[in-house]
Amino acid sequence: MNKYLLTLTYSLGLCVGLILSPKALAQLTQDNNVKFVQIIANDTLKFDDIEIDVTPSQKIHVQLRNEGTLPKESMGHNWVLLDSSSEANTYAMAAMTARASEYKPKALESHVLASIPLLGPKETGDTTFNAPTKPGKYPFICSCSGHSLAGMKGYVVVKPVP
Ligand SMILES: [Cu+2]
Repeated sequence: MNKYLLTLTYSLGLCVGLILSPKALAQLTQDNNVKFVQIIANDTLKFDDIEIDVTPSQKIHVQLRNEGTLPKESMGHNWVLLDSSSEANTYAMAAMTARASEYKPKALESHVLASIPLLGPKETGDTTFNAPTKPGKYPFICSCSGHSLAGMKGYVVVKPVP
């Protein structure tokens, strides 16, 4: 490769890096066999991605990034995927008094399909798991101090293969 080409390649790489958001870059670098989903949380009590569509048993890699600035103690965020819609509020209520276990009540552990621990500002956490085999809507919430009751929730939707 001559010097001109090398410079060109370098410049192009730099441009791609500048144009794509960190989220898009993270998606580009993932294994194609695994569905990669990055969810951004911040101080406004919202997840930016609230529906994740998958096929039965599909492998999913969820990455949660807390882009907020408030301290973990008052505005930390986690990601908890539960086994049924009826569990979402029950779990969130129980979690409010489970601060010692990072808002993950031990008594309801059997309802958790996957989770990402509590993150402070600018922290990132990951989990990789297989989607449930049964089609349906599986709720995910931030179980920190009632955040899901204020809107920090969404669904993993398992759609049957046509
Ligand atoms: Cu939260």
